[in-house]
Amino acid sequence: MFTAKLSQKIGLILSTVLLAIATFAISAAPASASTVEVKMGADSGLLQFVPSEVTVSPGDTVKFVMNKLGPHNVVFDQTPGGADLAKSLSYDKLLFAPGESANVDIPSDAPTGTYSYYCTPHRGAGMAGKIIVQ
Ligand SMILES: [Cu+2]
Repeated sequence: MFTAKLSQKIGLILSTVLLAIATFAISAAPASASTVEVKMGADSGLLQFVPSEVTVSPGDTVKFVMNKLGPHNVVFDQTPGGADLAKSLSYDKLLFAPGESANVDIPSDAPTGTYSYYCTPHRGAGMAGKIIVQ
């Protein structure tokens, strides 16, 4: 009898402790922002962003990496946040050297929708892409 009651009590304490740990673990883990990479210039030698469309969440970062056939840049022409957001996200300096990169940080309060961008020197060649924020 005594041992049964004792083990019941221990069991209760253990489950309480486990619940507390689990609760802490869940609340301590922030909604982790991730980074998605987009190559500027395809490996195959085409003037493209690869992939040309990525889907991210507010707070994420899109890292544009100079790959081939530069110079390239990233200029947003349309965002659900209008021209001001387009301008603040754009990286209009040209990247020349392979491996150079430009981070586009999607604000944590960014409106969802489609953000379209292009590369200034190669806009005429169709070098453009989209970021879907959802
Ligand atoms: Cu380009």
